[in-house]
Amino acid sequence: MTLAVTDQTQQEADRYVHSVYEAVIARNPHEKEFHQAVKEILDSLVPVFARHPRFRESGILERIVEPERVITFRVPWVDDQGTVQVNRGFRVQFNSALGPYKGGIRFHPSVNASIVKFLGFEQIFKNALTGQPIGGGKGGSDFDPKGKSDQEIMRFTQSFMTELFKYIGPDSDVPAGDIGVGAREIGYMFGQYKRIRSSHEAGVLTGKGLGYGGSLARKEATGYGCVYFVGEMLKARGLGFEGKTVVVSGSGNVSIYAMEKARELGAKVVACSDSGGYIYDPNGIDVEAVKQLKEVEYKRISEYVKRHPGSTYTEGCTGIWSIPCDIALPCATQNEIDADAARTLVANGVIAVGEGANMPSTLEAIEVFLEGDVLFGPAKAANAGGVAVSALEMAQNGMRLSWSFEEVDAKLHVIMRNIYESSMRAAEEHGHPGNLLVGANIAGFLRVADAMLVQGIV
Ligand code: NDP
Ligand code: 2IT
Repeated sequence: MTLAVTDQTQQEADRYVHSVYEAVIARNPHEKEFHQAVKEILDSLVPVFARHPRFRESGILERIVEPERVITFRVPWVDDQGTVQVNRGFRVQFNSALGPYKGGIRFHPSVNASIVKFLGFEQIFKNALTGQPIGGGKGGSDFDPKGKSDQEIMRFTQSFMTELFKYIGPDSDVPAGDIGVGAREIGYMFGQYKRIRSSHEAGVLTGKGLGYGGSLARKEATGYGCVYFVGEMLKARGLGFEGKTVVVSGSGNVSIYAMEKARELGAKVVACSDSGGYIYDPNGIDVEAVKQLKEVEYKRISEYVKRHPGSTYTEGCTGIWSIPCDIALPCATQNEIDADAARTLVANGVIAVGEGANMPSTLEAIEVFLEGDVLFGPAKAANAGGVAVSALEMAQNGMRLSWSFEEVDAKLHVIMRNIYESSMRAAEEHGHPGNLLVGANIAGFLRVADAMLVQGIV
């Protein structure tokens, strides 16, 4: 059902939402990624504020854009040469209306307050969309894992947790992985937390190894979930992955398992990348070889072409979007698709874009996709499978049992379908039929806002 609103109410809502956005910019100057994430969501919420004055009366918007807590800390460690190094650690505990703060930890030199706040803000709505009882948070450090020895990674990660442990716990804040943080780093973090706390609290971190409380299918969940979500978008147009050409950026956790599932469903994945450049393999990317390179050997993607005659390597990341494809899955990092890249994809006939990474398309690129009638799966819906299975990992830890791969994968599939359907429904009800960006933002927001409304002004 679409609720009617007058033009005047709509304009008033627009002015109000815009004034909150202006206040965010004034209060958080120079944080351009955070501004971008806030703008994307707030623009979608105008129809909500035009219809539901109660949210405005209780200051939901003013409260939701302000993190409940931002923690910044020093992370000193000693490198292999005996030199003292100092990095900066962050944890943003953004919103706990739905459950304990939940969200990954990123180790990358670009990490700063703006990056963790954009990620934490997105996480609130993504986690709400999963239907699981988890609030939104994010953390990380400007530590660069590239070129570091395993011992250095361990010493840094232990030092990071020696401070972070004060602020987390199975019922308060539950970190996981993100860029630069995979099974190895989660293992070191868990070991240090356990040592300091003298307590085996499995539910304090997710993405753990299978031997000590990890969930089957967590490693695969973000990539598989993204493909399931795009599958729902395609199905609505009577299409599927079978026979489609797919380009997937990145070659990390999300990318690898998106490629694996797309291939399993009959698509041909012809390209992937890392921060150095991209590979093109007209025979279809050998995903097992990428796993070996990235998960086992920690090598560059350029090595792939030495082992695969007929494939090519090109320096630089953005060129990957000039490869003609039916489906594009950006799975590397924020703002990796700008308006030019989006225009190239559209000109080459792309049918669907599924955002495996967080905020991989600029606001201008999203405009290009929507105007070009491309099926667009926004990040907070399309990549929610990872955190959804993290919540399932927490549930299994709480019950001290483990579900089979098939059980978790089936639950993931249902969750992704529900996210698709609830986003489509919210878009339709608020006057933007078929727009999954607006729909996901509204559906996620309404779940959090309803919970905030009944919990008082906190
Ligand atoms: P990984 O560290 O496993 O892989 C990241 C990949 O992206 C690598 O190939 C990396 O290349 C590339 N990359 C990273 N930074 C840049 C950059 N600045 N420019 C170009 N390429 C870059 O991370 P994940 O796969 O876990 O994360 C990928 C994206 O998915 C991120 O946006 C993350 O926030 C998001 N995400 C992750 C989830 C998860 O469960 N892990 C869940 C939901 C979203 P290189 O190795 O050269 O740095
Ligand atoms: O961006 C994300 O959703 C993640 N990095 C996963 C978070 C989690 O807690 O599993």
